[in-house]
This record gives sequence, structure tokens and C-alpha cells, in this order.
Amino acid sequence: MIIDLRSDTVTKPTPEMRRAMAEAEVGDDVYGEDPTVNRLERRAAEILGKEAAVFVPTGTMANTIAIKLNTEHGQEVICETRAHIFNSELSMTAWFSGCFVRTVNAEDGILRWNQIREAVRPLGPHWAPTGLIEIENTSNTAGGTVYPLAVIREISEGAHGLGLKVHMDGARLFNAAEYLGVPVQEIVSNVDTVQFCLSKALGAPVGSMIVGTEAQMQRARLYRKRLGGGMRQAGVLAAAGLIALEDSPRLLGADHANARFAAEALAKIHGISVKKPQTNIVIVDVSGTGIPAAEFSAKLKSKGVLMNGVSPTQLRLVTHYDVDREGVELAVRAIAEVAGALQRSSTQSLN
Ligand code: TLP
Repeated sequence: MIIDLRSDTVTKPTPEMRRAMAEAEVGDDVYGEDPTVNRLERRAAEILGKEAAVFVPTGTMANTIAIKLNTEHGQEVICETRAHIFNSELSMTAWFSGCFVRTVNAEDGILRWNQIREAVRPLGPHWAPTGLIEIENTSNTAGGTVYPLAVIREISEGAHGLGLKVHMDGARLFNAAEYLGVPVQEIVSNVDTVQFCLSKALGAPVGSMIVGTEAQMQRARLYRKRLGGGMRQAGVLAAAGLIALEDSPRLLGADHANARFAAEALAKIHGISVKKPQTNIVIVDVSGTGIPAAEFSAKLKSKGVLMNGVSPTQLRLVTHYDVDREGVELAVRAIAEVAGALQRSSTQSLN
């Protein structure tokens, strides 16, 4: 048995999703005629409290389109140093939108307005003007951390006051909502555009949504086509996406509880340190074991546990619906064996 904790992207579609895919009513979505895609787009907009939404194949495409919608060539986009758009999207901000990225280091990956304000470039003869602020919620490589509502409001008000737009990369937006105990609408009410992934914690096999105003989404369809994302009978995918959107959010609490359980158990292993997770991502620091992360990952693999290294000393553990509590317990045991460690006293707490 393989316990795959590399990402929440690895989930298999549920039987309900497969059934809905087989039975989906479809049409040609490039003509706007796929009823299932249209329903998914309406529901996504409704749930987020925005005017309109567009179904795209990936989070990367959704972010690429959103950045294009909110910027002009030659501007700067401000984001946190660990942002997915900066590190893992093949420079699409530069390639497609012609913008520079200016990064800001923030504790736990959560930017504050005063830090952003310092990075905003004034108009002048030498500087590329700032066009967009991008915030990642939850912050993936910071360990699934969540933006407090007040911080999002402050960033949005500050940015809008300077004529700047705000885009939220909400790949795991519903995990943030589960953590805060609020509807997603409240999280996104002040930002200009949002992308969220159906194929991450929500479990759909494919797909992301970009959400904003009707006018923005009309342009988003053109950019999607330019990027080769004009899908045809995409209703077979949207059908699974609808189930992910309607049914999966209520299951996320279990993933978060499993992540907390894993972190508490791992904190007792000599040589391993973890931060208390807020959502479904645990960053596991193995530097105290003296084993480099890549080697640690390879040793875990030989025990049937998959976890990726995210730095020379850290691995990432991501919980999702295809690994239950027993699977997490087995993974913790495998990690303890690789660390070659004895359990510490159970009174030792998380840092
Ligand atoms: N994240 C993936 C990998 O690319 C690292 C993962 O396994 O976590 N924004 C955020 C915050 C993401 O975490 C990801 C994917 C994306 C955007 C891109 O989504 P896709 O993979 O659908 O292009």
C-alpha cells in the first residue's frame, strides 16, 4: 500500500464524481454551449459572491489570466517570496503579462499592508510602476497558512487607495474558509480577482475557476483561448468540479484534523521539528536528523510513504481525502523509523 502525502492534487475522483462525469450533459464550451460548464461557472460566482467565473484547466492558467487582467506591460506585481506565481509558474508573469515580480518576505507567508506599501514603487522616471498585489491564501510552502480577514481588508483598501488591484491565488481558498469558520464570500469580498482550484483539496480530477466581474471574465475567455485553454465538451470535467464545489468543502475539517494529528505526533520524534498547521499542509523539518530532505524522501518511499522535499532540510506533508487517520499513523511511524529516533516525552509540545 502506498500512502501518498506529496500533495492534495493526487486524489482520485470519487464514485459520485465518476458517475456525474459519465452522465454529464455537454456542448461546445468555446461557443459557450456546454450546460454543465455554464452551471459550474454560475455556481462558483454565486458561492464567491462575485459577478462571473470562468472554468480553466489549471491554477497556473487561472493565475496567468488574472495577472494579465489586472496589469499592463512593464508594471510590477508584488507578492510574497514563497508565492507559487513567483517560484512555480515558469515566469508566466513575465512571459504572458510582461511584468516584473517584486517579492517581499513575510512571516509565515502572510503579507501585511505596511510591508507592501514600502515595496510599492512611486511614479517616476526610473521605476516600473506597481500594478498588482498578489496574495496566496492559503500560503502553500509556508505551510498552508491563512490570511486573517482584517489583513485582507487592510491590503485591499490600501492597494485600492493607490489605484492598485489585488488578486488572490486561492488554490486552497476553501481550506482557508474551513480554518476561519466563515463563508468563502467573506474572504474574497475585497479583492478584485480570485482563482481557486477544484483539483487540489476539493478532489476534482482537473480544473480551476477564475472569478471576478462580468467584464473581466469576458476578457478572461479571450486569454484562456490564447493560452490554448478553450476546451470543447468540458462538461465531463465540470461535472466532477460541481461535486467538488458543492460537497467537498464540508470534508476539509477531517483533513485539517489529520494534519494536526500528524504534526503533534511528529513533534515527538527526535530530530524532527514542525509548526502547528492551520490547514492541511505540514512542513516537516528534518535537519535535526542529519539526513538531507531528498534522501529522507527516498527512504520514506522505500517504506511506501510518499512525501516531497521542499528545501534541502524540509519535506511537505499534505493531507487529503484519500489518506485516512490510519494512513497518517502509518506515515508517522515510517518517518520515525527513517529518523532512527526514539519517541520524545509526550509532554513535548509543538514550536
Ligand atoms: N501547487 C502544487 C505544486 O505546483 C506545488 C502543489 O502540489 O501544491 N497556486 C498554488 C498556491 C498552488 O499550490 C498551485 C499548485 C498552483 C497555484 C497551480 O495549480 P496547477 O498545478 O493546477 O497549475
